Amino acid sequence: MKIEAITLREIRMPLVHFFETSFGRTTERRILLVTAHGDGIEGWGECVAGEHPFYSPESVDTAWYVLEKYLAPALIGRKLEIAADVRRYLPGIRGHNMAKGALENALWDAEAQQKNVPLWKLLGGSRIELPCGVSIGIQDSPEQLLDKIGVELSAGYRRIKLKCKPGWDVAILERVRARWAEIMLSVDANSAYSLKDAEHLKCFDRFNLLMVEQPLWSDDFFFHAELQKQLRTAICLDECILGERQAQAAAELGACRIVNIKVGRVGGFSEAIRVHDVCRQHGIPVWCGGMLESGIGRAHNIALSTLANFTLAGDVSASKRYWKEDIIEPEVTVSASGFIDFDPAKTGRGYEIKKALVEKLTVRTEVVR
Ligand code: SMG
Ligand code: MG
Repeated sequence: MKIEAITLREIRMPLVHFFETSFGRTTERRILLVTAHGDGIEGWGECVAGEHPFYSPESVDTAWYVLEKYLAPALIGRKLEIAADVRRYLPGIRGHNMAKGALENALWDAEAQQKNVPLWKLLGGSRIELPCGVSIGIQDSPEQLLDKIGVELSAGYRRIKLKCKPGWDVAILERVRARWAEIMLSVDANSAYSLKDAEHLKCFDRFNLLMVEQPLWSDDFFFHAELQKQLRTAICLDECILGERQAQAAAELGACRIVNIKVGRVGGFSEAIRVHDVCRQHGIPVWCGGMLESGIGRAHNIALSTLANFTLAGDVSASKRYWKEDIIEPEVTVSASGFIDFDPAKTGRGYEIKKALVEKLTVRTEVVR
């Protein structure tokens, strides 16, 4: 594809229900979308950076800046044989993986359309039965949380993940397990604890959890390895796995037994595939994380989840959990038995973009050419 122009666009989408983690509450998403134009094709990518630099150092505004000033200009006029070549042309910018990922994924999206193949096949996927989990944020009360879990279980979700933090953990898990002793359950701390909390974290072992996600610092492997030795519950790393090298380090240190892959956090599909592969070599199962994406990011997460080592249910849940109306057609839906309704025969990302709706939601646009 010869890249003629790259459009950056920010859309605003209110969430149907607030989403709260140990670092704060989100009620409305600001989402940066990237469109790569060339050869009469439009490839779309979604930047998963948040509104604030809380989950990671990136935010919508830092990603916009890096894309507009550095990444997009470096690609204009370039001819790429395959999307995976993009890194060759990007200037040597440290970090900013989510900005890089949005751009690279737009090119994969374009490549799948151009080759008329499904994106999941282009990525090397093989699994088409995609078990679906759901992430439930911190609520205003334990009762509200129990109600929400009930709703999601009736919807069919196969794994419930609860956000936790000091003060919203053991007592909550007691209530949940008293009601549902057998469900597949995990927790995600988003780095809310330190190694001083090791004794407290050991209490989590009572609840037969599938995993505890990123209990300690967002950049740490060493202390997670210390903690993993003390816990029966598997640690899953999220925030600190920024690429293949970190995944390998975590595996070799014994810092985790499970890895959450988010394509934006690792800087795009090529690196996500490498993380997947290195985890597989170390016998570490992976699953696809979520970043409150709109349909574009969601479609890309589905495609990624078809890779062989994505054996655990991901956080890629139905559009309607987040949005009154998603920006893709059809919306992402989940079957009553908790699998993503996914049509493996569709080419490209497999979901059309509702352009008129995207236009309506847009608050700023910049075309780099
Ligand atoms: O997209 O369903 C989703 C959200 C899943 O819990 C989720 N993501 O650390 O894994 C994680 C969090 C990060 C969200 S930050 C708002
Ligand atoms: Mg997480």
